[in-house]
Amino acid sequence: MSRTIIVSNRLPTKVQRADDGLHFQPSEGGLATGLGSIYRADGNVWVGWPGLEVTDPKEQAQVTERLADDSMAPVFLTEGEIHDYYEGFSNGTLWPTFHYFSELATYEPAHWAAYRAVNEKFCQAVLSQAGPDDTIWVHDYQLLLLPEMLRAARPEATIGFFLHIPFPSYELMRVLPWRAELLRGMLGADLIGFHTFDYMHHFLSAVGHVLGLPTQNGQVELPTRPVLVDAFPMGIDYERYVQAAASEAALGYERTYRQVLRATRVVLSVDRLDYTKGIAQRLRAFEGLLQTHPEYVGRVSLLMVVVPSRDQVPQYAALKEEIDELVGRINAQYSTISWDPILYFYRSFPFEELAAFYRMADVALVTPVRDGMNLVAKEFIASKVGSDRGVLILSERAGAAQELSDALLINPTDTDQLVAALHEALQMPDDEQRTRLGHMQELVRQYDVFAWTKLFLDRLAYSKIKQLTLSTDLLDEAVTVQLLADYEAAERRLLLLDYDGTLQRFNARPQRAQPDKELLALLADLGADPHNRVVIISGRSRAELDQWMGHLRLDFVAEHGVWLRQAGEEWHLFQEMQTAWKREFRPLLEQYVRRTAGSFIEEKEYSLAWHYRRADAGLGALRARELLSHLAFMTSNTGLQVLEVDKVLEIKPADLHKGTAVGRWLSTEHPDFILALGDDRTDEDTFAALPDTAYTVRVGHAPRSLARYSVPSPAEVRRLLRSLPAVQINA
Ligand code: GDG
Repeated sequence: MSRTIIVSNRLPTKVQRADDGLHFQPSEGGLATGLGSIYRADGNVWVGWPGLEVTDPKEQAQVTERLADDSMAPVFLTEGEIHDYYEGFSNGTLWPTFHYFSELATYEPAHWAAYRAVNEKFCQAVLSQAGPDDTIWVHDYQLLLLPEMLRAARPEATIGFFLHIPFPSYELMRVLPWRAELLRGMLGADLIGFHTFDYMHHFLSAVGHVLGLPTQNGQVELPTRPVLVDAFPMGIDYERYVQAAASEAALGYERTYRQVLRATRVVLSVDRLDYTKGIAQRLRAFEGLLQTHPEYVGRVSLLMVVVPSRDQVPQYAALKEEIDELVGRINAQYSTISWDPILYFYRSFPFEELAAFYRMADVALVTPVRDGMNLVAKEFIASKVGSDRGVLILSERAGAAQELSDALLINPTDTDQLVAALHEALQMPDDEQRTRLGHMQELVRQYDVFAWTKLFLDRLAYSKIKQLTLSTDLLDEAVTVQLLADYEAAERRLLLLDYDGTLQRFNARPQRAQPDKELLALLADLGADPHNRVVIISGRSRAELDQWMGHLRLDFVAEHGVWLRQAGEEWHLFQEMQTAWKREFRPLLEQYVRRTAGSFIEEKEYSLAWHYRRADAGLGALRARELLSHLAFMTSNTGLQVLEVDKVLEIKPADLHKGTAVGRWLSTEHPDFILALGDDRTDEDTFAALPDTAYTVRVGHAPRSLARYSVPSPAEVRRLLRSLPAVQINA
């Protein structure tokens, strides 16, 4: 039976050391709740760091045993690893970069090395748990490299990845020295999830820019498989907050606090100490409210909970100091004997007490400058069920703003707007509060954390099924054995080999993709076998093919079928063709070259091609779409066709393609073994022209290919060709 394995940096249990030994306390985080029913189910497991250093092997065994009882498996980290991987690379490099605080990021090669090593450690821990068919769901920015590491070890596994923090614009990503490795790491997954459409869009754009991979309709096309990318806004355990806010415990806390606060209205803010949370801006806005609206003095307080976090790190310590100072200054100026403007707590509260705060608050002030989602906003909404009153002020730069459009959305750096929003919230009529809350409650209830978990896992399963049904079968060992046997038994073999992307890897400069020594030797051997007819079928010009391979005993098809040449003979045209059209189209292509730096025209005898591989990825794709629609119009009823192949648009006569050219060999050679290899759209014409018995092999992943089999890359093509039984001299 296939199992599900959850992986995150921290386990959903806090292990703490006390005088009387180790203490295990389940954590109350939203993720732990949402995934509770998954990882606790039969055979499933959650892999992660238990949150403290355990070096003594006996103690490690004790922790492992205890956690296993609750379906968890620990990854033990040393103090050095915690420093370099967690505090260093995760929180000192990735966290600031992904939250648009690049200026705070550090770029330490030693931290990067530790990050890789710890991801590898997690990989080993997962592999010791996972079978080949298991589903693995990796969480968050500490483990960006893990999906690729797992994929290398378990090619067939179903791997999902979810990022809980924002994914920044490509401009931020490109600052990172390790951007390509990080993106490739994530692409090991079958499904990559983000909180919002914007993050997903930024990721796809980074993949296009940094890795040059094609992305389309929320999908990244890898040579071996597609990777699905989608938005899954995370929810909360709605019912838990509804019940907690109405619980006896919460009511008790509320009664106690009300005795002290009397009629003071409460504006609430809750967050972890972090420079992304906009805490100082919020304090200034509250001060602004008291200045511009003195009627609130003595009547409204800001209840501010800041949960201690990372305060050993200098940036965080400085932030803490700034907050302490601001709170001190504002309170010193405005406090009275019976009222403080700011009730500031630098600590965390038990769950029921937090629920009481949510319940009591007239306004929730959630103003991060960047936040992946922000669950506090949703928890406040859920806690208001039954009370009908409460206004949410929410930063437009929190992921939650994409869903909670009935909140008062603000730009956290616009203090005037924040002050105005606070005033509006405190004055909002009851029926408007009720309406807005009602809409948001419905949404938060429906898209809760259980729905989120189910949606992600269903989508992950779907992505795998889609891959399997759309992709051609991999040319595996069993098929290869059969292929080799058929090859050996055959008298008249026809080998149809595409060049670029099949025999040779792509090069940004097409002229530089000439055959290397190894390839020339391989082709020479294949051509020398008297039972073989080896045809190089390419889109390239005959001059290039001649120059590179003309001396070998090979047949050639050049310019996608325009020119043919049999070994030892001259080139001849497949049929007579017009070229007058080139004069008409060339100026248009030249215009696109002028408008698109890095692009260029390749003129062949019977076709014109516009290459944009070296242009900026985004601009190139945009111009290509523009040119394509222009050409579609110009070529209608002309007998010309536009081919769109891997960053090239080529205009050529419509009735000529690789398939028609191949027909010549089929009719004259009557082969009893056919092997055809190709990597793009133009090779599909070859595959289509061949009988069902032919071994047709597509290089790279391609949904809906006509080929019977696929291999991942030119390297495997060469391996296959090398394994063909050697030339039978004297045969
Ligand atoms: C990431 C992303 C994304 C806070 N104070 C107390 C307390 N809390 C609880 C809240 C809430 C949680 O902590 C904070 O949730 P956030 O969503 O604000 O942020 P993180 O979980 O730190 O981080 C974030 C999230 O992942 C999920 O994907 O939303 O954007 O940064 O649940 O209630 N809980 C208790 N006492 C407190 O004093 N008991």
